[in-house]
Amino acid sequence: MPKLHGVGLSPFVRKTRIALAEKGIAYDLDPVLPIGVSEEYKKISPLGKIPCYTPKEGVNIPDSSVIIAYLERTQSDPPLYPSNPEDFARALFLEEYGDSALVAAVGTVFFQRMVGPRFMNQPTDEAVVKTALTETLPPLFAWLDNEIKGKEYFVGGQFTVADIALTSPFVNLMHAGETVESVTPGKNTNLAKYVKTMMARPTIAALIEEEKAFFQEAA
Ligand SMILES: N[C@@H](CCC(=O)N[C@@H](CS)C(=O)NCC(=O)O)C(=O)O
Repeated sequence: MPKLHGVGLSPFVRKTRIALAEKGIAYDLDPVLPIGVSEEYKKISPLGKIPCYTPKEGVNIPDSSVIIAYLERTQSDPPLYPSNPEDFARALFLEEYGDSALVAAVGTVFFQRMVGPRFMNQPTDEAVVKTALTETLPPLFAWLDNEIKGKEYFVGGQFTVADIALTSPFVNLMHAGETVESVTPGKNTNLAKYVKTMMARPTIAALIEEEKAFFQEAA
């Protein structure tokens, strides 16, 4: 059985899990925490980050973007990348937008509200949260709102890696008690609707339920 190393609350692990679920690939989740990883784990994930995917004995693939690209090569159905070259490039950029700027901003709020207080005995730094919510996130949302206007999916009329990478951080935002509406009331309504639709997608909704149960147990 393939193994995915990492914990589900990581936006990058969730990204990978959504792709695995969409492709119907069964796997075991090996709960590696991203803090103080062992030297043993660094042998399979040299940067010490989660996720890392072990599809078979002796093959270890770190990095969510690399893993999803690998999955596409080993199981092309359903495709998670557009075939048109320009759409393909667009999907990769949107994946990067999610993985870099969006994860950084949302991750700040998630860490301050959820990880620090619950798991590291650190109080929430409200000033840091405020800056993320009022300064960093609104322009990121505004750009996405314009891009998704009038569309069901971000690229090429199909569900792609772009939708996976852009939806995953919004799940962390939800765990931290915020939504597109709460951060930018009355604005970015296209994005708000899109995020709701994506979160109701069966592969994503199932993971959200699992994560909510985890927080309830940890409370
Ligand atoms: N580019 C990587 C980023 C993975 C990443 O940053 N994961 C975080 C957890 S959300 C991590 O492992 N951080 C630990 C560290 O940076 O030492 C990917 O897409 O998988």
